[in-house]
Amino acid sequence: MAKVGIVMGSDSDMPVMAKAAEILDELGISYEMRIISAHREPDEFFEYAKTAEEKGFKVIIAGAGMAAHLPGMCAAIFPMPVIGIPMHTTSLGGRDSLYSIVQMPTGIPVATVAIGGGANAGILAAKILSTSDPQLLDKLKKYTSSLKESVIKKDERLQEVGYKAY
Ligand code: RP5
Repeated sequence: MAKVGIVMGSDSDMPVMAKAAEILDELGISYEMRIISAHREPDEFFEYAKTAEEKGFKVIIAGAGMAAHLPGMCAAIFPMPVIGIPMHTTSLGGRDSLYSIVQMPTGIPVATVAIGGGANAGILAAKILSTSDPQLLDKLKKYTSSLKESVIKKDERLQEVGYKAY
């Protein structure tokens, strides 16, 4: 059974949502990925959200743009954590998506990552799952160490070749 539901409002969201999936792949976390529009197919959306718990999801990552109601409506129905990813938009730069997702009423939170923050959504989902999975926690610690190592290597190269040749 998939532990994470990844859902997006349109296939135009895929480049961002793929970053969440890549992180889950890297950490060996099972997920189901769907394109479901809360606005264009409300009945399909409600079926998805209402059956998410019985499908075994522990977290849902929901991404949407513009009047982005998908994450908030997932949170209204699904009882476990929902992570929202606001999509960048050409008209309002993604502020429309961000405000739609982050400004939830008391009692129905959506953990909102940055505009286009697909990778962080994947990492946050993994961190939530790691609270009851010591092996996953270990993988996350290694992942964090690898970030540190990559910065150290970049600085070593800068010291070696100087900024002009970097
Ligand atoms: C939202 O509308 C989707 O999440 C997408 O970000 C945005 C635009 O959708 P398309 O017109 O590209 O299908 O529902």
